[in-house]
Amino acid sequence: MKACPPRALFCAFLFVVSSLFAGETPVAIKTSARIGDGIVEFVPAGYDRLKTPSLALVAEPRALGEMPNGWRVSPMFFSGEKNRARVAVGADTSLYGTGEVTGPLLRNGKTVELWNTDNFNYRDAEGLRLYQTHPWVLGVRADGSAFGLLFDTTWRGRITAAHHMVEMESDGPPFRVIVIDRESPLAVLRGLGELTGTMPLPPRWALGFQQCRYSYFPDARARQIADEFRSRKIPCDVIWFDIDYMNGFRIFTFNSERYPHPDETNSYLHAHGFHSVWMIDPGVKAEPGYAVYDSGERADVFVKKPDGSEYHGEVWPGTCAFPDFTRPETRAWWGSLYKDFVAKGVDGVWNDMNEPAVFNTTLKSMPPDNQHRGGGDLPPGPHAEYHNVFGMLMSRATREGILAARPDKRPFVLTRSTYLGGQRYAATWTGDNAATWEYLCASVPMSLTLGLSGQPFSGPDIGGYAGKYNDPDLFGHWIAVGALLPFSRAHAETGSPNKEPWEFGGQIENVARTALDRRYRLLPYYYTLFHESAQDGAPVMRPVFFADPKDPKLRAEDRAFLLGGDLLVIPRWARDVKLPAGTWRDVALLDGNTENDGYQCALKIRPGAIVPLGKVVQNTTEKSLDPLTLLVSLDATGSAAGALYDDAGDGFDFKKGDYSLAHFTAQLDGNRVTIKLASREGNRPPPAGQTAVQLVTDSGVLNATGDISAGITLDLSSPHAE
Ligand code: MIG
Repeated sequence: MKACPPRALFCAFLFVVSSLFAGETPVAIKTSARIGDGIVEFVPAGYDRLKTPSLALVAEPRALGEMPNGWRVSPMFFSGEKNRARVAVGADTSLYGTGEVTGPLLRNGKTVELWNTDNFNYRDAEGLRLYQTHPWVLGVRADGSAFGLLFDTTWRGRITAAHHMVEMESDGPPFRVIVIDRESPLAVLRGLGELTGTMPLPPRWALGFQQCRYSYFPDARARQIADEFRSRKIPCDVIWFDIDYMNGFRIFTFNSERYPHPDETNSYLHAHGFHSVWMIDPGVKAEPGYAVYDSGERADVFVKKPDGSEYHGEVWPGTCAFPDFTRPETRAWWGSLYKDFVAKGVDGVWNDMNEPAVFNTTLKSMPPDNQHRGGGDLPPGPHAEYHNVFGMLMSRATREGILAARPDKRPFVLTRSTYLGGQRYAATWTGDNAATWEYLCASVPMSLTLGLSGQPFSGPDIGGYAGKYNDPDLFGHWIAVGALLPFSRAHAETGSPNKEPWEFGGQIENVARTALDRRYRLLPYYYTLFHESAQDGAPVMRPVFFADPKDPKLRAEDRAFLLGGDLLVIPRWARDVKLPAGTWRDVALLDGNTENDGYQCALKIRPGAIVPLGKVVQNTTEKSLDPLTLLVSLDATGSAAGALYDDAGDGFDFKKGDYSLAHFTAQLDGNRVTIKLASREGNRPPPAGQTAVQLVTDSGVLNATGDISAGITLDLSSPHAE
């Protein structure tokens, strides 16, 4: 307590007094230890790892030493009817995180409920609980330094980000709190990456645009959709298959009329430069004679009721049993089901309904007293303990199964439900939104907040999932922003009007093409950002305040956003956005005037940045770095820097050195700017041949081409600015 500032003492006093009124007793801290660089673990008396297993952390923390002197952020623990941890925070601290939430980016004054819920249109509980749980808060102080609070419990709970404190209230046993305190929000997120792991580098095709709809059947319809993209020259990489491909919603089966030859459907897509993603839900139809159910019975994989009998609940296929993903044996069994499935040419898997959603219960999920058997690191426990990690463990088993079946390819899994650390196994989308302006605007802070909670790979259903009316203007604005989000997929519910980009008339079709051309032009930059995130947990999409965490004006900005550190995106509908200081120059990515269509987001480049661009391609199997373009904007000192990561786009050879990480610099000297390859890593040669440079200046864009390894020089005094 040596360096404890008076305000913290005062808050501690208030907590103790208020807890007395609430019938709580303060709980002593049993141990506190430094477990990483700027990371301290606080363990309350009464904490039992076997009752509060950690699923967020990649490894059990190891004490490296004592809590550092002058440590500023410490929880106080209380017990009573509930277990609580409270952390005093300064009044000028901005709070973020808590995962998948509706509402603003800035979370001060907000509460979330940690109980994964199939929440159509976010209507239940006023949207306070959605499909995922992230017991994690990021705090940013006035001086731009930051801290993170990881409440290491899977049990149902609530997090309140109040004005002077953060409180985690748990319905479960005592839990530990891990605090990261570092110099910046980005450094704290890297700490979160150290604790909870990072997203594995996805296959490059998963960064392309993806087209989905609940009701793409029969197979001819899927082929027709794919053909439309190609003939209309609208870039697209993935066609998605929702539950209607299955035989009576039985997972791992194919409807013999709608999809008699799924392997041929996949081959067709592959031949046209597409990949395919197919849905798998957790509910297994409880029907003797159905191979998946029979083998599950034999292997004894299903969740049990308290009396030891198999739990059954109603979902799409009718009465279903649910795999107990806490068991290593169940995960191995589940994984093995993917062998034949991916052998049909399935490229990626979409895990839906894994809160788990159950139709015929008041809680819309399985009863909290159902029993999970655990195994390995996980103790047996009731569903109440494991509910919030059901989706995460399912997506883990899915990823592991696909990887075992196809060890030379990077798995791609999309999951609806997950938990803090779930980025290790799957990307995510924000569930069942609706085709209204409100949901479009909400989609930006939602993905930003997921990024601040460890999950870099997310996005909404572009165009809105629910809604019977097709507003062309809304779709135009939605695709303009959605094309720039980390996960970019259009989706719509069955029974809604068709929502493919060409269904809204010629003008909006052009808007969609332009938006997607921009995404594909940016692919080398996205891939570099995804690589960075896979390395250290940095979010791909970042709040504007990351550009200057000391600037209080930027703290609540959640309409504009950053891609990595170097590009600022301002949706066309966002008025009076708060922008970072310095000359962030406007950039155009495409020739001519196509981007001035009244829909595309404004794009600005950071002063001092070099952003790598490719050429517009129709899908990621085409070569986009031919040529490589470097978009350059000098800072006030006349310099700039940037990087380009590239590899085979799939497989794991990059781990053995088969990649190229090129660092570029630009330097002004007199009237001349020289852009060069400053350094390189990896066994793959950096992009060779002619590189195009576009130097963005206050008076226009200067263009040059040349051999980047020899250096490319532009003369600012010559009058070729455009
Ligand atoms: O109860 O598979 O959020 O994306 O299209 C609905 C059908 C089940 C919910 C998902 C949605 C998907 C739909 N699913």
